[in-house]
Amino acid sequence: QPSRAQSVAVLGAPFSQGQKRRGVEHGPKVIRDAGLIERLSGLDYAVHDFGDLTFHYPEMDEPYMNVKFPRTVGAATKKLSGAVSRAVGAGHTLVMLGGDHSLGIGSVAGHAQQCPDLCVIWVDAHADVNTPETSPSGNLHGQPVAFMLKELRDKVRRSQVRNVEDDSSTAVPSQLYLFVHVPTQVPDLPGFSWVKPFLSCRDLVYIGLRDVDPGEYHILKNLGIQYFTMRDIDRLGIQRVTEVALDHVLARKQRPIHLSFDIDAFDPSLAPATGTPVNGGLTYREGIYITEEVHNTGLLSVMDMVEVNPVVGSTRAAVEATASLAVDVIASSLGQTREGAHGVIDEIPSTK
Ligand code: 6HN
Ligand code: MN
Ligand code: MN
Ligand code: MN
Repeated sequence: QPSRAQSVAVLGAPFSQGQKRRGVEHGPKVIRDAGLIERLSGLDYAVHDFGDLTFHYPEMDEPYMNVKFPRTVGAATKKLSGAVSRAVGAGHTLVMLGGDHSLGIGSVAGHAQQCPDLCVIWVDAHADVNTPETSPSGNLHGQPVAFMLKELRDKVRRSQVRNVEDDSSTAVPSQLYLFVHVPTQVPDLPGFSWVKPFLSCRDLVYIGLRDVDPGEYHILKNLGIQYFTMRDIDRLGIQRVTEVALDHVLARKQRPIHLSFDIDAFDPSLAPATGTPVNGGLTYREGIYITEEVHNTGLLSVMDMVEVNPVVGSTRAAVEATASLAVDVIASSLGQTREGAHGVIDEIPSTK
């Protein structure tokens, strides 16, 4: 038997205020209805279903700058972070079912409380790294990564270091440090005082990007964040992309993995029931290959499955296909293989 975590916990987070479309709060239900618990039990785990969190909603939640529902999202993610931290602390490998991707703030923060040296693999059509200032929509599900990154919370960042030693045309000190205020900093948002940035850029990698906003592109490039777009997958193939992505976060040391999987990473033909679909996404085999490789590291500690929205799916079949895909991705992340079970048998049974 390959060594694997003995115990998997499942936690639902029926929450949708990180974006404007209703329905994504039913994600946990449709993913469970697609047979998640049975599938995980079939992989020989002790499965603990922690049920769904209940969130309470502030009566008033006026936008702050352009940002919608800051106090609601702040309170929900705070609650989620506590639950995730307790589950990881109790020794479970945790599967968090969203809900929208703003939940990632709480899920990764709670995980980091227990595992400060974790790394994050963000599989998504989107980079979700807008700041409240760069966000074109004001939706917090497009911003979770920004709240995690230490590099976006420094008030002043040394954005350029010019060495002008050999430049005789300027009468400046040999080292000129240019301190520039970058407009892409994360301000303090009402409801978010509990969030302290905990992740460094080099502990993060993206796979599947194909819809990146201008401010996000600036951040990705400026901070030197490693990411693989769908074009990279076209050029290099999913094997190479996954290898380099895992190497990026694991080469320096083996550490717990947080896999944050947005179902909209898949092509909309496979995952139609989601709020912000983008054409040209992952194939079924590409998505499963990524998660098989994550499992093979033996380091998966927490995974999110987010943005499954049964109200967006045009037909019942479309919703069921999306939910069933979500179950396949989770099962594959936890060791379901395409080459059969690895159970030990002494000999091929004879038919007598
Ligand atoms: N998601 N970049 C867009 C925004 O509103 O910031 C879309 C974000 C989508 C977020 O799918 O988790
Ligand atoms: Mn996302
Ligand atoms: Mn997305
Ligand atoms: Mn966009």
